[in-house]
Amino acid sequence: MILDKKIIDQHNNQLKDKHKRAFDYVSGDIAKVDEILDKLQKFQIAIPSWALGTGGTRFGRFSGAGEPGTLEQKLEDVGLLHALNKSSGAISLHIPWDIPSDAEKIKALASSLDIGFDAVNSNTFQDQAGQEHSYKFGSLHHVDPKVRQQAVDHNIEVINYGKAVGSKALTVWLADGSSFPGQLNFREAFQNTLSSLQEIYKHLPEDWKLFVEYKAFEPYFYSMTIGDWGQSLLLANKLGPKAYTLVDLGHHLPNANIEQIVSLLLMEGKLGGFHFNDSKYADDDLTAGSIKPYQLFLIFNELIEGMDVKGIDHASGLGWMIDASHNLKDPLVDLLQSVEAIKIAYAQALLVDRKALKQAQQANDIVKAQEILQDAFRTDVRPLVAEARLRSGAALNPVQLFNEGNLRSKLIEERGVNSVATGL
Ligand code: LRH
Ligand code: MN
Ligand code: MN
Repeated sequence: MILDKKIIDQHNNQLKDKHKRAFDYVSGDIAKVDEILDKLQKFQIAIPSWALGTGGTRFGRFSGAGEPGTLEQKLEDVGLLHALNKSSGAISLHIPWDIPSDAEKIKALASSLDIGFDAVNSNTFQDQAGQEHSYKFGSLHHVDPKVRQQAVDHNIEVINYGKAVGSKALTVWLADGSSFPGQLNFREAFQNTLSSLQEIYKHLPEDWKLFVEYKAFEPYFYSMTIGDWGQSLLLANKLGPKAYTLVDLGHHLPNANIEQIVSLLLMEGKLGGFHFNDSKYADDDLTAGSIKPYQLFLIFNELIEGMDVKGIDHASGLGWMIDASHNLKDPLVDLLQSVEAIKIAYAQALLVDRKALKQAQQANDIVKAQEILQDAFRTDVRPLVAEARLRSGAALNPVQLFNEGNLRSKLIEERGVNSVATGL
């Protein structure tokens, strides 16, 4: 580990007086501040293995240096993030990019870094070397049963890799769709997808979940076979109690009311989890909270409202994950910023005066309702999130410490300039 606990302590020592002033100022007006801090400390957000390297667009990719070239190095990167913020305690593997060939060794390394394994992801959107059938025209929805079977078998293989490392969920995101009217019979494509997923579901261990991720468009531009939450929920309902809908914030048509989708999925007990990111136009995969922080806050507001007294923590069973692509910034710094933004939105939503909001809603007092929400949203909760980190033994300012501690240079020293991560 390139980051010593002593360096974190030194960093915290330098910032502690300024932090204390800010924390005392904001916490003075908050009832039950310890309860909020406890929730913030418990809240963990998984890191996808494919976001640790530089992403690209279809026009090009500008690699960073010192990227993790092996699964072990990917785990080390997540371990580094977790040491910095104590909120990134899990990694999500994507097969075949991250095959754990020696699962016991990988598990031991993960536990030495205090990280677990979140959902495993299958990949039927790319053809792999030596693969018998092509996914050019889809996978689980394909017109040819042999292609469907190959994709089903891959998902079963992914479950097995997940079992070996201790994952408890499989996320299926399909690139299946069509780009031209007439290319597909929608109903047959849907039925094929359902029966393929039913096959996969049969192989799901008792204590596992199946997350069905939807996406409105791309890579196909006329229809996607699991294109929205309605299609995903339909599949999840037909599959059974272990199947859930997964919401990726970037996978909607512009201006979709994602917080409303979240509230209804939660009501139906079918919200499986999140892929957090942000976007201006489409599936931009930008840093969470960088474009629409109010939307992120409103989503957390619905989550807290729906889960009510239960409160949100990992034990509630939702899968929280980032799914972003880092084309310009250092991926590790970008991930620290995303985790921070998510925790800020969560902290703000915890401040909403729910009783007063309910009363305002009952009285059709729109002005009051807006005041209540925006009062919480406009509170500077950064000292609360920092205090939660401090109490967990992490850094008061992870991004600052990453930069001042020259952590990327240390990684480059270890791995070289040309090490490239597998992923998108
Ligand atoms: C698709 C997607 C999906 C993941 C990832 C690799 O847009 O966001 O959630 O599998 O790309
Ligand atoms: Mn996603
Ligand atoms: Mn996406």
